[in-house]
Amino acid sequence: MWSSRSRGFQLGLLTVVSTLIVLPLVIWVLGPNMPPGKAADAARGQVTDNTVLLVVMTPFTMFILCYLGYALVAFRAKKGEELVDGAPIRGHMPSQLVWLGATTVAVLFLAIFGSAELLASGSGAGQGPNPIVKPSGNVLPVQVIGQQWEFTYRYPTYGGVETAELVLPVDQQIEFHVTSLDAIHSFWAYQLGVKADANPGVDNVAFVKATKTGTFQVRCAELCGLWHGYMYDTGRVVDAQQFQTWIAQQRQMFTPIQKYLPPYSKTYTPDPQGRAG
Ligand SMILES: [Cu+2]
Repeated sequence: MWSSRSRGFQLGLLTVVSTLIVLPLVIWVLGPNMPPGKAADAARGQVTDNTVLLVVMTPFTMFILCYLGYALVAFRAKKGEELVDGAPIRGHMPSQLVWLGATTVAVLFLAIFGSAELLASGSGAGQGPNPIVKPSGNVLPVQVIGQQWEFTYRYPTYGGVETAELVLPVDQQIEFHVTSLDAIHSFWAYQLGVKADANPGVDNVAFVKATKTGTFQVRCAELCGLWHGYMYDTGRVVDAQQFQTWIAQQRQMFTPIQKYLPPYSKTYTPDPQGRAG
């Protein structure tokens, strides 16, 4: 019969060994394949954050799995043996201290790490009208307007042209200005790692730099009414030259209707009569 002390030692050893085996797989195999991928700087940051969360979780998960496996094997009653309870763990100071210590360290580390990450990049989320962190250098502002049930986009540096498609130049720092004309929506550009609330009367700023050309999915991530589920489209990241060609075409195409649009503004107040809404 094992003493509870040697059982604790065996369980600890199992946890440490299995953690050492699983940890490299988490860091080098599972981690790099975590969502949302590596198509933008914000997305890459989220892959790193997700990997760190997994790494912190790993020893705890391994402990729970080892405990389950150990209990199934070690505490199984033999045939004909009387079923008796083991020694109670309640009041067992060493295991209480280890558990309290380990979970406290994990939670404090995550709180500090999370705050540092937010301060460093905003992590692709909308930071409100006055972002705490602004990227340096030249930014391209792009406005995202949510309304039931589609997103449209305005480019203030290109005459405030409004488009139905979101096209971004690659390797260019983008400054999204996300707002809404009616209900609350949320602009979620999955592969870019951007998810920013679109609220009426609010200019919500989110930064991102797409680092790969290709397409990305845009979805509304806030239940906004009957056709919320259909509020999606596909954006494109293109090279600088293609972007210039595209935006010139858009400006030409939209010239005849441009006069019906309100001038570019950080937020819009829809006309109750519906004229400017
Ligand atoms: Cu919506």
